[in-house]
Amino acid sequence: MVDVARNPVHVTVTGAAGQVSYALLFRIASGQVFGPDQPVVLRLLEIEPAMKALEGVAMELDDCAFPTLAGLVLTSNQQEAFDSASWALLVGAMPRKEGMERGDLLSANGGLFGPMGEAIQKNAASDIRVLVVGNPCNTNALIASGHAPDIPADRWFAMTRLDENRAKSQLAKKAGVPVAEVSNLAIWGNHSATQYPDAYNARIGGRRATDVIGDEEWVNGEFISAVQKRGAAIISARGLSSAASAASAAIDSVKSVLDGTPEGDWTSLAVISKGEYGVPEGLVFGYPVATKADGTWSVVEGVEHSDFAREKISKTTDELLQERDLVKHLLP
Ligand code: NAX
Repeated sequence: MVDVARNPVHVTVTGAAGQVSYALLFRIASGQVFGPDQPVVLRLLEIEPAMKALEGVAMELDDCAFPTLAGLVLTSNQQEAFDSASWALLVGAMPRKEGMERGDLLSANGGLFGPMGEAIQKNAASDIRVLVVGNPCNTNALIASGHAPDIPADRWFAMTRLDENRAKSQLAKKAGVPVAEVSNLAIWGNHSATQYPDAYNARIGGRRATDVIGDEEWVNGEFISAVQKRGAAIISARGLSSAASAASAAIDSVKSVLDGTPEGDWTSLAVISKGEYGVPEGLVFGYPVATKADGTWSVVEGVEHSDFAREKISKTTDELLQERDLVKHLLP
């Protein structure tokens, strides 16, 4: 039962009237993320033209009468949105439409994230953690964190968990086992078509996934390509980009940071690289990350890669370097 005497946790969600948020807000408000006894204040940021739609979302949140929802702030003002926030889920951005190139997205979205970083640094609570979902999420996180130098680097995450979940589901289907049996699945690099979903270090029922599947051609070809192109496949089938699965992955990401990963397992998160696995320092790079319930985490060391994997990781690293180059003017 909700403990009304407890201080509420303030959670900012940007792009709150969008389709990912529509699948996300109700789950946060219901207590699924921060627990059934923890009151939550949702601070919802939108651009002015979407404020009316946001009011509709707020009415629906009210109509759920969630005991854990202690307050709602609807605003188009960034300073107000990030005030006292312990978590900021940066979902708001322009979604990729069919035929749109990554470069177009970069220029459209890059400019939004610098001011957001500044507003977070100025207004958020001292325990702020930020998860960037809005694409291109790695480079948006790079820009936002660059504009918030006083916030420790280990508080910034970009979302690769949807790719991990997609990859786990593909492996489980191929092996004919429940998805819960798949562990240790890391997404390396960029949340884009160059990402490297690593089946070689993944486990199915504790055994090497590749031994269980026994089909190297599928692992190196169809599997990787299905995960890399899943976002595009959903756009082509639904006419809209992934929403419910993206919201679910955002919740998984936050819960992994709050609750810790099981011993011996890890989760996929893009974090600010300290140079692990030869990746240039400072890039926001997808790694296997082990988290602890006290909020600390580390990039898992000692994961071995074949030449094949190294080549894939090098390709996604190059793409992130190119993206960084393209947004140079937006970095401090
Ligand atoms: P929608 O277009 O439905 O919603 C985006 C919302 O953001 C809109 O309501 C818009 O008004 C708002 N917005 C735009 N600029 C803003 C700003 N400066 N401040 C506050 N709000 C702003 O997109 P949706 O489908 O919800 O997708 C949101 C983002 O998530 C997109 O960038 C999309 O590419 C990204 N995705 C990322 C994923 C990941 O795995 N990292 C998975 C899926 C998802 O598509």
